[in-house]
Amino acid sequence: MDMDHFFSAVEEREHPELKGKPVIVGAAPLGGKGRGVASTSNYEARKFGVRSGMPISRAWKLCPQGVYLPVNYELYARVSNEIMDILRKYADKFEQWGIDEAFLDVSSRVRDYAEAEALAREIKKKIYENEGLTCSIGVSSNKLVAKIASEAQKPDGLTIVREEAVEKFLAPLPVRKLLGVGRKTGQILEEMGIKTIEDLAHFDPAVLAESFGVMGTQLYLMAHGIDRSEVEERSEVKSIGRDVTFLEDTDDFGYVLNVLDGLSEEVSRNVLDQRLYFKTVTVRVRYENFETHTHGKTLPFMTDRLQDLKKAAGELMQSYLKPGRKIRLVGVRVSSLVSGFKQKKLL
Ligand code: TTP
Ligand code: MG
Repeated sequence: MDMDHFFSAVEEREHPELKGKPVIVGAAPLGGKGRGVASTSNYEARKFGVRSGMPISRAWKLCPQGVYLPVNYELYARVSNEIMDILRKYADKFEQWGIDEAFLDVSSRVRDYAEAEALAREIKKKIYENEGLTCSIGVSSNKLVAKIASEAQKPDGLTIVREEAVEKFLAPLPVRKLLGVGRKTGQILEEMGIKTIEDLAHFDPAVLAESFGVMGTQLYLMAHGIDRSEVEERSEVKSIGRDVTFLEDTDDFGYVLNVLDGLSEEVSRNVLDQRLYFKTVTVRVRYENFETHTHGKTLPFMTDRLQDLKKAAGELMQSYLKPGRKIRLVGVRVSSLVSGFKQKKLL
């Protein structure tokens, strides 16, 4: 489940007079001179080319007639919590993913895809009735495909991808739809003549492994819609974390550390987005036999810096990198969080 244009949708709900107008939530535009970025925008503004993460000065050039609003994190976090409470009740296992997305494992609640579709409709209806907001849902047999399906028919979408239809569904999509394919990997793949997921699925996996190491094999498996990561409950509430299950267990520790750095970057973006500071860093590792360890440390200072996070996570991970012990999953988490806003108000 992924909420539609979340921040701006909440603003529209709070200010009905905005309906139908292009709305951009982010840094102040200051008549085109503003610094900072657009956090998101509604679909009317997207018609002008405005995108999340774009410099606000550029958004202003594309859409000077838009309504520009500052980011009200406290409000969106409150709405997000209400939505997550609704969703949790529908799932055997539940995993929040960022502020406006969640994975629901409903294996024991439905017998087939028809029942899964009915359940998804019920969830969309419930969120709309309780919150006045629309969301998009993807239904499939694993997290990778469900997430891509949730984006396929936004806004207010519902996309069902049955197991036998997975490869056909993925085939025409650009490779960057796959988790972990950023701009850099996307560019290298394009130079190899790989644009769509179908191109990737038909590529020689040996050549991919040669060019990308373990990640090449991951890419190949993902292109075939294979993902074996589990929907995982997050018990800690006051923390932000990310983890990844490798498609093949690995003892390529350089690769593991690279992935860990990537996860730290994602966590850091989340921390900065929410104007938070953290003091505790925890890493998690699961070996091929499912033995799972977590190891944390508390820094002597509050920080929001990516380099502090990467350094602590890398150090904590060292003791788990043992020759001959293949790793299935790694994760990083920050906790002991405080809000930069609140601290300022208190002073
Ligand atoms: P997304 O779900 O990526 O985007 P969205 O909900 O605005 O739009 P869509 O309908 O395509 O799902 O992100 C959720 C919220 O996170 C978004 O409303 C604002 C915030 N966000 C940022 O602050 N910066 C970013 O770069 C992105 C991508 C999102
Ligand atoms: Mg969204």
